[in-house]
Amino acid sequence: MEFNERQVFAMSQQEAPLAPVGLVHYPLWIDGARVAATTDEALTIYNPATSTPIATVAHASSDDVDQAVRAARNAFFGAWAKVSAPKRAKTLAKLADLIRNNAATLAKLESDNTGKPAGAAQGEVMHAAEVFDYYAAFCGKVTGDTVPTLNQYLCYTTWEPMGVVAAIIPWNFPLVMAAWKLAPALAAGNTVVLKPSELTPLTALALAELATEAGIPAGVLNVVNGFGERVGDLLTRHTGVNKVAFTGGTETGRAVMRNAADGIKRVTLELGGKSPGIVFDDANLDEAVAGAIYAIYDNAGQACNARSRLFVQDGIYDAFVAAFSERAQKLVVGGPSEPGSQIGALITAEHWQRVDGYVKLGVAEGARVLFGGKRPDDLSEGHFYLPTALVDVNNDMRVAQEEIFGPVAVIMRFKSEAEVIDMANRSPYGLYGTIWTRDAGRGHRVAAKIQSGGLTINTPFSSFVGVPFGGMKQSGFGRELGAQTMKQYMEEKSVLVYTGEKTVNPFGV
Ligand code: TXE
Repeated sequence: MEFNERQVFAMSQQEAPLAPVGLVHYPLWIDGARVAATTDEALTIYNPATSTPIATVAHASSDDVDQAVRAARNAFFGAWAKVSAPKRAKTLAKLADLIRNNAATLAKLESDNTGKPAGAAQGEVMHAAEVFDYYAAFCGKVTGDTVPTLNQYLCYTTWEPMGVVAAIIPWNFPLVMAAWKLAPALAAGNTVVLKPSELTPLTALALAELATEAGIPAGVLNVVNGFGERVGDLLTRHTGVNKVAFTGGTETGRAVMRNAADGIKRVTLELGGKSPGIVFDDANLDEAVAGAIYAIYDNAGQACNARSRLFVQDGIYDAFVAAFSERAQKLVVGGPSEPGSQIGALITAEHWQRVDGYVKLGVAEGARVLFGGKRPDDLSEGHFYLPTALVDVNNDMRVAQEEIFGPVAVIMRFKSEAEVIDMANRSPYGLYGTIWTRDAGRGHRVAAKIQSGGLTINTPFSSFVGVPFGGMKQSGFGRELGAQTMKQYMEEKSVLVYTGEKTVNPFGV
């Protein structure tokens, strides 16, 4: 299937008479079909690079959420349970192919909806396809054990899907986050109700249509749009949901955990971060500068694993800061259509204000803006913010401790290995970290002592299919992208079979 905006538009005009004229309207996706919401409410979706509305989506009501969960439950016990594991694998691999075949359309939807550069969106679409391929290979491959511990008993374990998964995802990498959750959840045999961010629902809806084309039965994947406080809240409380897989802010993660507690739902949380980038004196300066720039400014800093706290050792500090400043200011900031754009827009005007507020707070706390700290002079539209660095920062300042989630690096100086380990670990978060050194022993030694779910040494890249990704401390728990991720969507069952000849009659009655 090829998406064609005109087709969707024609369909939507019939289904959503209240949608503002000229805007594409997207309904919900429930039980394998486009479904109008039971309310007339619609959310307007904007292009952050131009601040203009580009679409509307139906806002799910409590009844709609109910209907989606019911559809997912029916499919879990019905159509999806009947699909053999090899067939499930083929279906997910087909979905990966369809994602690739529709890459241009998906990437355009994604960059229009997030304001990110076209090339970045294209790369993310290909990564999403790869994630489906990777987990397709796990269908039917999660096997149990036989446990030879008891005489006269055959004991074995099996792994079963959990049931209905509520996948709640954020706006920074919409399609990728959907793939990280859907692929293992579906490969394990679960069904899903996906709630995209209210800001970026477009690729999730497109993905649901492609899933149907790939042969995934009706009800296996449902998409409900809406605000987190309403639709997300309903999903995390819903008695028909067995597991909540969440990516978002740490504060929201707490609310999700509290809601899930009532039903003892399984929960995995991928939350915020304030990850360190540590540059030792012996680092390759050129590589460390290039890598550190990418690690903080990619996706305009709106990444949970952004290495936003840079710790630079005394001996290399001046040279590093000079080169970092010179080279970061060469980054091309601009909208998806801007040729060569590397840094896109921030997601909303409110978020722009939040990021700018942090920079002002840093200055009030005693930091100095080394570069950036404002909107680019040549971009009057859209929510663009220049790559920014703050120096004269100490590790206790709020800008060094709180997640800014924008293109803002804070740079601090350190003397010794022990000191920087302590500084890096003084954070409520523990998601990622990067170490720049040519001393292999030091690299591994420091990696072992940093309290985070992942570390990279001499590379900014941190998310690869097959490599577990997730946090320690208040960055959450659970791992995505890895082989073990499958088990986070499954339950282990033990079966004990008595094989003895003598009757088992412990009461002797
Ligand atoms: O995220 P939210 P927001 C961090 C980042 C950012 C801050 C706030 O620091 O500035 O969080 O961003 C849904 N029950 N991250 O407000 O609210 C919501 O609709 C259930 C880091 O946009 O956490 C969306 O689908 N769900 C992060 C999803 O949660 C609820 C990525 C994430 O939104 C809900 C995003 C509720 N009560 C932000 N309230 C990362 N780890 O990459 C909201 N939601």
